[in-house]
Amino acid sequence: TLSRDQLLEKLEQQLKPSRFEHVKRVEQTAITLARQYGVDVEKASIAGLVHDYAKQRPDDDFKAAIQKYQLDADLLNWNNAIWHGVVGAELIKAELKIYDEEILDAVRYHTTGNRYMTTLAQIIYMADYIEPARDFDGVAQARLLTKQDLSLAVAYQTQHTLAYLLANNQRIYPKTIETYNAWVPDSQ
Ligand code: DGI
Ligand code: FE
Ligand code: FE
Ligand code: FE
Repeated sequence: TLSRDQLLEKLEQQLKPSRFEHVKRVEQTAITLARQYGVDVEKASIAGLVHDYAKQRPDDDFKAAIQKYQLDADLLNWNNAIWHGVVGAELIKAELKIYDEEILDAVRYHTTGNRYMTTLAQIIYMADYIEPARDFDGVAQARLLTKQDLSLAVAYQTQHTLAYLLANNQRIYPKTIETYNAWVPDSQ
């Protein structure tokens, strides 16, 4: 298995500098949350570092991986935003030799969330959203909620991301809706 330094070297090769800085901030944010929520700090570090490993790969790499690993063919109708997590996890397994399914699931679900998420997956989902360089309306509230109640924070992000996608005429990936229905408490 690769050391953290070896992992950083691979990531620096794959990512442009701004993305490399982002994954290091996500790692640090995830480590802090792991300590707070009693999650394995090393897993949080690795998952934070690798979550966007595939972000800069050409579309053809994802299409090839969808075939090779026999992933859901509907994925072919989507794009990098969706692929870099769920398909990226397979590239991480093959190329970085990370086999821990909890880490891989945290990567798979970091963009869309999932009906079921371990505490580690919730941490990576939130760390990506609130890392120190993130700046958007609602980020202060997201940071506060993440400290106070992780599952309410997951609901908050999911609701705001869905609203943002709808307002911008973007297609909604089915898993994003699944996450919304599972995590956003209905007020009836
Ligand atoms: O990779 P990052 O930029 O750090 O962040 P991310 O992986 O959380 O999000 C990547 C993009 O994915 C972001 O611009 C929002 C977009 N996204 C999330 N859910 C959906 C989506 N895009 C579409 N079209 N549909 C979705 O359901
Ligand atoms: Fe991402
Ligand atoms: Fe995110
Ligand atoms: Fe990210």
